[in-house]
Amino acid sequence: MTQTTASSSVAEPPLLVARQGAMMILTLNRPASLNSFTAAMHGLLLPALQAAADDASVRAVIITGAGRGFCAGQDLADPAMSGAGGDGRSKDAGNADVGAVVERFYKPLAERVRTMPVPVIAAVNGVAAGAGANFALCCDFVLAARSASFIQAFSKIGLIPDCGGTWLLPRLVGRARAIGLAMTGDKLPAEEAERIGLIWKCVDDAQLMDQAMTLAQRLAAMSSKALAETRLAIDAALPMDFAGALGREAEVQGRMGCGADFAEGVAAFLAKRPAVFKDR
Ligand code: T3D
Repeated sequence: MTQTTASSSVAEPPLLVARQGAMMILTLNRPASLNSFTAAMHGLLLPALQAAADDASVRAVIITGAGRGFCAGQDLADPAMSGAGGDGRSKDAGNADVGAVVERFYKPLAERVRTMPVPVIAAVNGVAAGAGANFALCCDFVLAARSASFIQAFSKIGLIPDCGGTWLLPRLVGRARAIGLAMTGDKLPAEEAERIGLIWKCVDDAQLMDQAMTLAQRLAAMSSKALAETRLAIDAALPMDFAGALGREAEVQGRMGCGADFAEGVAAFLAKRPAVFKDR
């Protein structure tokens, strides 16, 4: 058996996990290939998000990328991904089980992000392409560096948008732009992404992490339960008629009104002091 020394060949983990107060910061860490997703990265990312969901002391999550990219989507060279079980079926031969890859990795990832009990911020530091772009768009807030861009790269390799793209894009920017972005695969600069409502904000590159942390800190001090239920209510209302949405609001508000956070929020307001929310 060959032993490798720590100094010569210890591989960098494809995901870095850090804690700062109530915030968890996840950094996609394969900068040489623009943090494209490998099976190994997926193997760390979903459990890290699950750990954040399970840990009541985490009240906001930031996801960013190492180096000059955010995430270039699926690593198209990762042999472990050519069949979901790493069975070696070749993409070149046109027989890769891409559906199984999506089922195994991208579906649970998108679902996990969209149902987190705390807000998730994508701090998009560079190009976000393919599933990397849609992974960012799954997050509650997308803050992008001015030099960043978004690319629905799928059509260029003969695929359709995944990781939630077909659902997210028309809801964020309308059908015409969704079709345009998805069919052309054109690069959308961050400023333009903000202008058309695809993302929350575009900020100067040097300000990205400071602004993401400030936003995360602010959200962490709010009622996590109210924020998670707000996300759910807005998503649920999208396919409803007005009466349906009003009905659901009344039902959810009924539950929220019985919660400790509502009692604390009102008590703090009346006492003219900052609220201390604990529910999650
Ligand atoms: O099984 C399945 O496939 C199902 C899942 C599908 C989900 C998807 O995400 S499909 C979409 C996959 N992503 C792409 O098609 C994007 C491919 N990348 C690009 O088009 C370009 O790299 C970018 C437009 C994102 C950035 O361009 P640029 O010029 O800034 O950088 P670059 O030189 O192309 O890339 C830098 C390096 O990263 C380069 O490696 P090298 O030559 O320096 O050794 C490049 O090969 C590598 N890289 C970039 N994207 C990927 C990648 N390597 C593997 N997979 C990638 N997706």
